[in-house]
Amino acid sequence: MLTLYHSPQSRSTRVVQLIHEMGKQDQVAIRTVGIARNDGSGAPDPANPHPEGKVPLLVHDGAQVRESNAVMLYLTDHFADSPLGRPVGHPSRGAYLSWLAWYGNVFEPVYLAQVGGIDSPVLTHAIRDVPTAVARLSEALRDRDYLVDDAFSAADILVCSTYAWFPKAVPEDAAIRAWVKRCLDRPAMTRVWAEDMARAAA
Ligand SMILES: N[C@@H](CCC(=O)N[C@@H](CS)C(=O)NCC(=O)O)C(=O)O
Repeated sequence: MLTLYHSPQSRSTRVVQLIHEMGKQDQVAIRTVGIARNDGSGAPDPANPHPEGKVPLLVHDGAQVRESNAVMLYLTDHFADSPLGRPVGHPSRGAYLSWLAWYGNVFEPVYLAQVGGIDSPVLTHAIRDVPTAVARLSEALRDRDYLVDDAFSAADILVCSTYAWFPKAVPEDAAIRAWVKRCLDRPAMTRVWAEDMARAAA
């Protein structure tokens, strides 16, 4: 039994998108919970077993998986018949893991540092900065439509989610702009986004 703890319009939305892209809605129960939001609204939900009250949280037969990239990797490994992941032994497994980890270790942190106005040589040395991350993305997308193998994967959903939330942050880069559009125009992505907006408004 797989259960995803989800809060509308949050980092768990991208996991719901992945589940829809994989066509596994009937195999993952989605439990909607409240969270404490940045704007001061909401509160940790006692129904959410995440140790920090966050989402996403995936629970599989009682075992917890937290952090978006780990949750997405877990799901694509679990549903290995889905083309959204790259299973162990696949020639692009390394590239797939690298993009998932890069998102959590570099991409989101450099944007958070920028938005938070944090400018420290220690941080820059460890994770670089937004222009460096954008250059990496642009280079990766220069001659391919998606991040791994030129075929849509969970890595695209995860990395692109930053730009889904903050369209104004999409860089003036033709390859990145075309990729963002390609990712966000997908029927499952638009459907889940619309459902989530409705859930949040309810
Ligand atoms: N690094 C975590 C971040 C999870 C996270 O911060 N989720 C937010 C929702 S966007 C949350 O649950 N916040 C509630 C809180 O901070 O208490 C991931 O990617 O899964």
